[in-house]
Amino acid sequence: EIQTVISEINNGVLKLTLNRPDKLNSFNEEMHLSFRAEIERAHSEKAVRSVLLTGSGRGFCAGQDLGDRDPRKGGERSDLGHTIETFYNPTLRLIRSLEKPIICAVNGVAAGAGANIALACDIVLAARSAKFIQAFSKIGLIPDAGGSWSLPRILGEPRAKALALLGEPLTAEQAESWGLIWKAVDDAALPEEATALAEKLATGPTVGLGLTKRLIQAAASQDLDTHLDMERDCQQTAGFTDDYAEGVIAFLEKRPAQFRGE
Ligand code: T3D
Repeated sequence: EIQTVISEINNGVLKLTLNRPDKLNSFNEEMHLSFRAEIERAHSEKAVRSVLLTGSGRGFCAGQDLGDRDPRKGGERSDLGHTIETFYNPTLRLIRSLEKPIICAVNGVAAGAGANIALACDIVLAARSAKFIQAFSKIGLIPDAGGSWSLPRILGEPRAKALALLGEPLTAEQAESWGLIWKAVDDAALPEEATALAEKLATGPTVGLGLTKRLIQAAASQDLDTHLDMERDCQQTAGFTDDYAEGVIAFLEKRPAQFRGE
């Protein structure tokens, strides 16, 4: 039986590899359930201090497996509202609410929900040969997995609309220059760079990093006064962590801090 998501923990990093390479790692039900279970594990396991998401083979993820949506196979038409509610939305919420950094290494094409799952991660590195495709319009759908929310926020309406309405590929370098991702890197360097980044974050002050993520995500939807109150509360929490005490002591002792994630 093949594992649709390969999962391993090394040096505090939960590495998740989407693994249906023959189908460009598109999501069938089994992969949906495994992926969600792994992100839940990232929430609950203390040993996990960062997550690294990537794909096996030449693609990152081509979104929903359309073989499972073949209208010629008969029966009722699929209720996509139901599948979104059951599979994509819970996963998106789990990625955004994870109070640990999640890095995405986009090793090849990221299409449909595959593109938007990548873009929901905190830091996105992409192989220079990778492409991002809002493929939905090609089959009559709307950008899901949070895409119709994140694209206009990140890119503004003009670029978001052109990408979504046309469904044309965006290169990794263009994605970087538009600020849609953190960095395009040489294909051969991607695994090593992404792992190094995930491992570095896994040795960080996990509580503070998680609160930082929470604050930055909240910024777009609240006013400054509300946000300043939230910063106060988060700083209060961070200030009570052992990692903050260690950070200050290490600074004063002129040595690198040894954070334990609590
Ligand atoms: O249904 C719901 O629950 C609602 C939620 C929807 C979310 C969505 O993601 S909708 C969007 C679904 N995705 C797409 O529309 C993308 C479909 N794929 C493509 O357009 C192309 O494959 C790519 C542009 C991504 C890559 O093109 P290329 O030329 O590099 O590769 P290819 O030859 O098209 O694909 C390689 C194989 O993967 C091929 O199989 P074969 O012919 O070798 O047996 C192809 O059929 C398969 N594959 C790629 N994407 C999918 C797929 N099989 C099933 N579903 C896919 N999405």
